[in-house]
Amino acid sequence: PVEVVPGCLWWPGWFDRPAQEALVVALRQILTEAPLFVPRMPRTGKPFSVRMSNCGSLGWVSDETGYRYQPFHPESGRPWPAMPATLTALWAQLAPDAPPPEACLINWYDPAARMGLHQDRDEEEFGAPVVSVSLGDTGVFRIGGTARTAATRSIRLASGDVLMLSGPSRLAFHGIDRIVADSSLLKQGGRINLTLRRVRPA
Ligand code: MD3
Ligand code: FE
Repeated sequence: PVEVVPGCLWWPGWFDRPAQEALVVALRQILTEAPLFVPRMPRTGKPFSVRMSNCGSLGWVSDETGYRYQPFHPESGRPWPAMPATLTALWAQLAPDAPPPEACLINWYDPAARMGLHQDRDEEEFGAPVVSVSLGDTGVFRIGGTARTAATRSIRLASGDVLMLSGPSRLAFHGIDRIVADSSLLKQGGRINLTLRRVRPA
């Protein structure tokens, strides 16, 4: 792998095209059971440009009352669908010493969507890594340090790429500056990012 910043490992092309297609088939089924929702900023209620859903025992949600992990869909109240075996196997291979992932956040980017620079701090366990899988159009990903003002590096996350964040990068500021429409994986275009997470200490 390529070390982008300390603790941030990048495997370009981890999943080949047939494996990417199989993941999209599994995700389409998950999204029929747990449809994409529009998260909203705490307090202001401003909508995110990214739509989201989750699979696994816990899912990340955001609304006027705050950010949190919960075991059910915010609109249907139904439990999240199970995580595909491909993803639990990826986690077991990359993080054999970590307890199993509880949450898989599904981020869906339309061509104009972006995600501002932020830290992921809603988990109660920062010792475990976060593992991310990118599918569809390329995302211009930026990551810096644990201070918002630290220098940043940018990489292009393409379909099939895997990224693992651990150690010093786990609390690094990061975001998606823009989407590059360059992939034929999703017929209507767009980008999917999956993040596997351990939320609670084992
Ligand atoms: C660095 N997602 O869901 S994935 C997020 O492409 C998120 O959708 C982006 O940031 C996306 O919170 C980036 C790569 C990633 C995921 C989690 C991280 C980078 C990270 C957690 C800590 C530090
Ligand atoms: Fe994040």
